[in-house]
Amino acid sequence: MASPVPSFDSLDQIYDPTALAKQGERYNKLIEQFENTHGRKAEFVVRSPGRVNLIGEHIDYCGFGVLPMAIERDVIIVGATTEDDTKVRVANSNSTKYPTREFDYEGKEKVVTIDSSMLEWSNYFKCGYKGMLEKFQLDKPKGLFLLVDGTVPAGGGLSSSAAFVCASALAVVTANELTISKTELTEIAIVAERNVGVNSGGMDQSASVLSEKDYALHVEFVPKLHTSLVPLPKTSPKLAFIIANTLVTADKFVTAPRNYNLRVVETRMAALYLSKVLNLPSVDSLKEVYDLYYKDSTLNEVEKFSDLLSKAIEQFPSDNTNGNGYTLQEVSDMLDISVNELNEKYMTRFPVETDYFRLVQRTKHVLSEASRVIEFHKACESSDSSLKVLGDLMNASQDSCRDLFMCSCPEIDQVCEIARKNGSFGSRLSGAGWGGSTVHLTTEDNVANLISAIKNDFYRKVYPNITEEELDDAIISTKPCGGAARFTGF
Ligand code: NG1
Repeated sequence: MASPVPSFDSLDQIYDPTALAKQGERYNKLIEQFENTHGRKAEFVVRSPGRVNLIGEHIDYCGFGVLPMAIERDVIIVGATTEDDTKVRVANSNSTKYPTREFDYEGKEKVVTIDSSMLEWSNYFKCGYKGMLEKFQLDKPKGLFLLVDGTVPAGGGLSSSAAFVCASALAVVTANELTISKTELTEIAIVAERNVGVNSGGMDQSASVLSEKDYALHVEFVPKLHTSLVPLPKTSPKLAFIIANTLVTADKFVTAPRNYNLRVVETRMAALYLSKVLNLPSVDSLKEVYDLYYKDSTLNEVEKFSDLLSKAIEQFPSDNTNGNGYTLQEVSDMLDISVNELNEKYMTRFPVETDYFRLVQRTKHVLSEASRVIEFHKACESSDSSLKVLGDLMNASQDSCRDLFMCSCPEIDQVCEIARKNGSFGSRLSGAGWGGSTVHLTTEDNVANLISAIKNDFYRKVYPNITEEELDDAIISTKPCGGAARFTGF
């Protein structure tokens, strides 16, 4: 039996002891704010966390496993229901930035319309709402009064969007007294979040729902969603992770045609090309290429990745752009698919903007990164693993993200460099990149030193007007936290 979404009646089942006082205050304040906003008693509270990805960037949508962990930063939704109507009134604790919205259920056929051409905060709620109502095919969902509070910085690479979508889906299930397993909730949230117009993978929603306190999570997607809890190595001194947000807002939605969605297209084109030249059935993801090509192989996983990488490099033709990538016409010739068909197949639902498609660089990144995830997982489970082994893998991942996948940015590079000079064993971007957060592996006894070095050498120089409060919010030390849950202790 798949495990159900848990309910906790005490905050210490969710948060680290050091955070309890602050969280207690936050929950109490929210319940009060809910009652003031909606003029009724709160009936339920749900939460779903953000995540930091330790390793495995931009490979979830290629079908390869990734290794994130949930963090304490989360989205909480306080709610109450009514049988009088089917309206949804969704307020935010930060009503200046996120004004209250109302919408109504449009009936079984439609459920609710999401205008993905607009950057609108309530769209993320609608994704969760739509996903759940479509799954359960309700005739008359309950009317909802909701208050949302998020501590995951938006556009910070810590999956604020997935935390919000997962919490929203869980709020709708809870309000309508439905039963759902953690895996179902994850799968629905993955599909639902695509309604906002980003062709996202499934890492964030998996980490947000399926994580357990004190463990990182190895998430695999093929042949079906599967997660394993990864214990973090017991080193002496103890290891610690620091997350530093570069404060460069990376809005995936706005830049998707040039960044995120383009990368998805490039990796798919590369997969189709490799399946063709390696005489495999035509497939759409590099993971399928890998699985088909090594169906009967006795090589271990890391050997397979290295073998496929060298085969792939041999197979790609040289481009006419000095290594900048292929033009659409070149891709069309390589795949033997007309430019019109390519547009139709890859660039209609999620449009892209580019002159060149960098299939070689993207393939190199994806295959080497997927291999690093396997090595990182093994190192976490080995009794003699060292911080250096884990750190080297994280550093190699950052180099590959910067040079081959081109999803870093100068601020990320700078923070990583400062961190490595100040006792970080491994430093890398986390999440989609192009801004957002970085993650650093260090020891518990070096946390204060590392945080202070990044504050002085990065934040105070790049953002001279930054306040102490903003600084404390931008850089945090974090521990692996549990996934989505209901909170009943109020
Ligand atoms: P962010 O932007 O950090 O939430 C995105 C995707 C992930 C994954 C990473 C890159 C969404 C919701 N998330 O993460 O699935 O592809 O980029 O590894 O689009």
